[in-house]
Amino acid sequence: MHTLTNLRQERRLVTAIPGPKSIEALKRRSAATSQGLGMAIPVIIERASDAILLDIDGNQIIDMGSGIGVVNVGNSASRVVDRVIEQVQAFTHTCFTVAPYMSYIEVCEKLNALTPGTHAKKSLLVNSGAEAIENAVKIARYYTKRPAIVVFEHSYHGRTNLTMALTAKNMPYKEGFGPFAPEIYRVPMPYSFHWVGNQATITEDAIEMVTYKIDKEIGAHNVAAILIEPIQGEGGFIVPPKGFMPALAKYSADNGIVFIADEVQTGFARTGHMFAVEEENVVPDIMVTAKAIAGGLPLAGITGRAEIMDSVHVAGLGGTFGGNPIACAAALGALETMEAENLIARAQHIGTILGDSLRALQKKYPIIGEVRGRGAMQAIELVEVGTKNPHTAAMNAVVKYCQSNGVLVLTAGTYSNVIRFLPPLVITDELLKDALNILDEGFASL
Ligand code: PLZ
Repeated sequence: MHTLTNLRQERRLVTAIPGPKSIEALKRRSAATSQGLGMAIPVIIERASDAILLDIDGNQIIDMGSGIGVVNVGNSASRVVDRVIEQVQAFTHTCFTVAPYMSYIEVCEKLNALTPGTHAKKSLLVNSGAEAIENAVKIARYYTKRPAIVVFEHSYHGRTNLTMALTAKNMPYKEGFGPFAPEIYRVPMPYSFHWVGNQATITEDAIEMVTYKIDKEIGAHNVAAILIEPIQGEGGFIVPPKGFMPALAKYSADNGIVFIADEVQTGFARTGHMFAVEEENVVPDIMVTAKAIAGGLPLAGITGRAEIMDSVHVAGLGGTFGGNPIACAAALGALETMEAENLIARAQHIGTILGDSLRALQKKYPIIGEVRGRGAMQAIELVEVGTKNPHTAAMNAVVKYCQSNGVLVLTAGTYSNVIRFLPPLVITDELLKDALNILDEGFASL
């Protein structure tokens, strides 16, 4: 049914970036859209397929960001497109809480089956990662009848009022947008690259600090939930040291606290597991998913223990568009693609190429202070040589070089000095290596 011819998976530059048509169109962007919106690459996109973006000047750009970890199955993946076309012709909307339909139920069945843990689970669908986090917090508070939410340094959970409060970094996410929601408590994150204490005991020391703060400053009996990203995304792909996540999960269970994993960026095969918590066999009480769930359509999920998810009174949860039928059809297509194309194994394969190449670059360019991440979610942190001082200017220069040469890479990090790589999991080895060569040239050009 899907009749569009796919773009050839190759980088091709026919103008400078941005080209003349994009420059003209971007004037209209400035005139019509709020300047509060950022822009990673100054081009206007006309089409995309798999890991290639085509701009209106005819340039083909390698996508190393997946629209921030969304198109894991590739842009306009055929199974997503086919199911969306079929659904949009059948019906566009009823509102699940007005008149239900099967695709919403099927997506929830899949989430309940795919997320870790053999206990009974139930799910709820909403529109965005932030809305899903809001709902997870609502449900955890309802279930526990406790107010406090514990979050971590360097965390990112969204841009709504509650999720801004949960997010760590002030600029650009929170500056001027307060006052923020109360009863949010931030605790230390074991960010090993910047940890001032003993690396050998980082897990034990961090757990000690976190549980001290909870026990002495909040009172564990006041805590509804501990909320954490299994690998911090916007914070700079910070991977917690081994043992940290399991210890947090255990502390939560021991204290009647709902343990919530924010898998919005790490989810759906990205890290070489279906979900990143699987690395250490952690079973969260609630898992929040979004981004890659529906191959590019807006959808997010909250999946949790049945007794927690069912504690809320009837009609206490909902929303007009949550679990829209077109987004649910796309999700079924995306989940089918992950399985059919074995994208978990693909993410591991990409991880080997990425990790090896980035570590080789680190040897060549000591400005790369650390390479970290897992699977197809890896990053490099740039520092002034011989120190751990952030080198934001170098990050900007390398990113600009990559863009000018047709490779879209994204940045991250509390210190604005991290380049992150989140390619679609269907990217070919050739395209990935081409992108990494351009990155190498970018460092050479500094
Ligand atoms: N939790 C872990 O990564 C979204 C933010 C982009 P929404 N990250 C990309 C930007 O600059 O706004 C994210 C995340 C984690 C929650 C969210 C929020 O998801 O779908 O953007 O609301």
